[in-house]
Amino acid sequence: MSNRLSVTPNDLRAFWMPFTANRQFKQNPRMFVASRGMHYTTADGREVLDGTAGLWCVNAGHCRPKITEAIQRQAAELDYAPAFQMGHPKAFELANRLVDISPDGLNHVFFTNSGSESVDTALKIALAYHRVRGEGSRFRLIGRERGYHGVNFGGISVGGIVANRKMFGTLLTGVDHLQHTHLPARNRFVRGEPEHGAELADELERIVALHDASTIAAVIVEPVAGSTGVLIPPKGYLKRLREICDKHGILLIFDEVITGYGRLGASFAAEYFEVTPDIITTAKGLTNGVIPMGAVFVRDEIHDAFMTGPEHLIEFFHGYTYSGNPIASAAGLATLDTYREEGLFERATELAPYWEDALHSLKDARHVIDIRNIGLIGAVELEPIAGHPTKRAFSAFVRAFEKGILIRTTGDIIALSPPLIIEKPHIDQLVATLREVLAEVE
Ligand code: PXG
Repeated sequence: MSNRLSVTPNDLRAFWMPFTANRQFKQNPRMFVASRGMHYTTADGREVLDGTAGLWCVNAGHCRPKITEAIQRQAAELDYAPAFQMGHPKAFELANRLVDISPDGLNHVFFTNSGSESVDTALKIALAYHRVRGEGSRFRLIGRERGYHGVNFGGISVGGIVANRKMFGTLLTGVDHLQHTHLPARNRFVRGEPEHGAELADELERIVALHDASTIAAVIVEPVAGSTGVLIPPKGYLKRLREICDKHGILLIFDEVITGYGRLGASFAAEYFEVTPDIITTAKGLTNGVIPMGAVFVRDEIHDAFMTGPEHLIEFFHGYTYSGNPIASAAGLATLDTYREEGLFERATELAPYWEDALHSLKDARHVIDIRNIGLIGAVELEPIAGHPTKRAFSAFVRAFEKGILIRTTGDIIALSPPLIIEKPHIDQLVATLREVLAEVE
């Protein structure tokens, strides 16, 4: 006990915060104590408009009664059931409801607890799938520069965000990366999908030629790259990736942790872009961010390839204590009900043009060098302060919070992804406040 910190109730030292400038935060903490609908309430009683749906997850808005009540009811009725060799009805019901909204052919769901776990699960399914069908030589995984696939070892290996990789040793072996799709010289201030860059998918042919298709298991990409600062796929790029994967027997994985559940106005980006992958990874909006849960959607042929051998044997040696947890399942069901009953995906589609116009009105705002948007996602890229990358955007983030809006920044890019219940006056407020913030920051 002698080395314990002396702790007062509000001592901030013990909690090592994730992806946070801990020392900066603890000198001047930004605390939320309540939330409702489009708003957070801060510890000092201010209302802050949520421009980011928490971290891209609270798609139905905050503290929705149906979801809250479902969680309360479930916690009192069946709190936990073993996830291995036992079941409970709500996990099956949720899987069925998810398959109802998933692209054709992706009719099986593996539950996880986060996006990172969904990604590592998908990579393992891809490797094991080739192995169970006698093509174990397909061990390579192909990601993309600037990709974000969570923070577990599989995800950072295929990911392409340097800061998330460089401290952690050799990562997975047998990984290669496609080039990212950001072409600022050719695509700037583009509304929606950029015209230029579909040919970047052809780089997969180069990688296949180098390693031989017989060694490649899967390609994983975010349909819209989120964390790196919103990179929207050039027109035709995803279709081309699909064609090249098909040609060479390579599985295509879409990481839809942020694009899933209505962010683009469709259930999934696969539907929006009309390109069907073999595996889809999701989390976040699945439970409206309220309870940790992820879901990996798998094509029938992949699932079925595992269903061989003696029936008493486990087919896939993978899973989590909390896969399909009852309370998470109840939250997922209530979330899907809320999306459907309120038509929130359609609402995102209807609002997207207004969102686009509002964002692009910032073209002449101070420091702005690019604006990108799709569905209810937006990015405003700032000119970095020479010699101090990320400083300007971080100042903008802090100033925006002080002025009553929550934004996200990554590098010198401001990313926006509001709850799908956002109203036009909220969009106006976000944009007007951002303009003021940009005028004020160094
Ligand atoms: N894949 C993608 C595409 C993601 O965006 C993950 C996997 C990992 O999910 P978990 O649940 O393990 O965090 C993500 C997460 C941001 C931001 O502001 C993005 C994420 C998480 C936190 C912040 O860009 N994406």
